[in-house]
Amino acid sequence: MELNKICQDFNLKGELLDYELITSGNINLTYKVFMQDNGEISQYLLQKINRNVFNNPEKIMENIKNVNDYIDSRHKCEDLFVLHFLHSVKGEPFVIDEDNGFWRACKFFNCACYDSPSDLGVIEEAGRAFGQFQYLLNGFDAGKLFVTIPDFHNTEKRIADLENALLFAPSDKVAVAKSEIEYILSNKDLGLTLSKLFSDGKLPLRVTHNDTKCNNVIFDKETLKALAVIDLDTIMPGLCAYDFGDGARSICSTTDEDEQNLSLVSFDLDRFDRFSKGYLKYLKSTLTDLEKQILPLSVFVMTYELASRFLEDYLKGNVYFKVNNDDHNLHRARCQIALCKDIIGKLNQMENILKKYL
Ligand code: GN1
Ligand code: MG
Repeated sequence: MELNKICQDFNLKGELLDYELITSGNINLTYKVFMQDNGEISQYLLQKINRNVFNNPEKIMENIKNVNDYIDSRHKCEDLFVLHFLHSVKGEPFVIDEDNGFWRACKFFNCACYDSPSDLGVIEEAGRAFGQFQYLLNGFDAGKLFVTIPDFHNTEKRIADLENALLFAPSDKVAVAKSEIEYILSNKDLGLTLSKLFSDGKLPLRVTHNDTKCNNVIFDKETLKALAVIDLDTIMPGLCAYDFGDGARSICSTTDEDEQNLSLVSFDLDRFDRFSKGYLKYLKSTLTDLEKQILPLSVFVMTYELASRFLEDYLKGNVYFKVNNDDHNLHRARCQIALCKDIIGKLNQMENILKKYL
């Protein structure tokens, strides 16, 4: 079978005993494989990159290597280590299969990973990990990074993409999503705040992770300390607000991203307090006044942007995000819009919380 050949090409010792599909992650395909060698079992992760989303995966691997090397040279793995990928028999950090599938591999760590944690210690650690990661990359030459997805967090472009999708969308879908479409289009003023500040050159460009979902941090199962930030596929020049806003969006929400019972969806301020505390621990001293000022609003903007991306994908027939059913992206968009509405009402309280840590 295909996975067997990939394991051989990565020179994994032994025989492929078993494998599991890892279902978290909306883009790439990830397997955990169990290799048996002389009675001993070792575990690895194999990941097939979605070429529809990332059209130059070799460059992603180059970005990751450059960033990892930089972090390793600054910081000797005391409280945040970097995840290195294995090399193939050809000496490359990837394998290309016979169908041009692009694979990478790493050792599997027996660690914890959370989609929506409620433990406040875990939440503070997730914040600490993302903030420290960005802090460690201060000084890394952003010009060395290949832009894996241009305009990734350009909200203005994202809304233009939605408007474009509307021109071609089937009328029944447009009718079903009428109120969600209206919400996005009527909240552009607030939603495009970061885009405007960015195009006016008012915010510094930093090296950012750009996908600061809670499940992109791994934790020690016993101490619950964050060990590493993973999924560096979208590491690119960006705004601090992208990582803070998206992290808070994901980590402080009381539900999963596709919750259909919208009365359960809310933005939890105790979680926000601890996330902010962790996030700002290292970064606080490096932020400009305007960067600090826009942190609460950035949470709204990143939630609004993701709602729009889910909605666009629903209208286009689910061509980007992995889905479990035809309406999955619509449910995700509804959930993110419910979160947006809750966040708007809490911006003042968020600002007060942040004062403690800035
Ligand atoms: C995708 O692959 P994953 O699940 O880490 C997406 C993010 C979204 C996220 C929403 C490359 O991340 O931008 O915020 O889904 N990644 C890409 O769950 O589009
Ligand atoms: Mg991910």
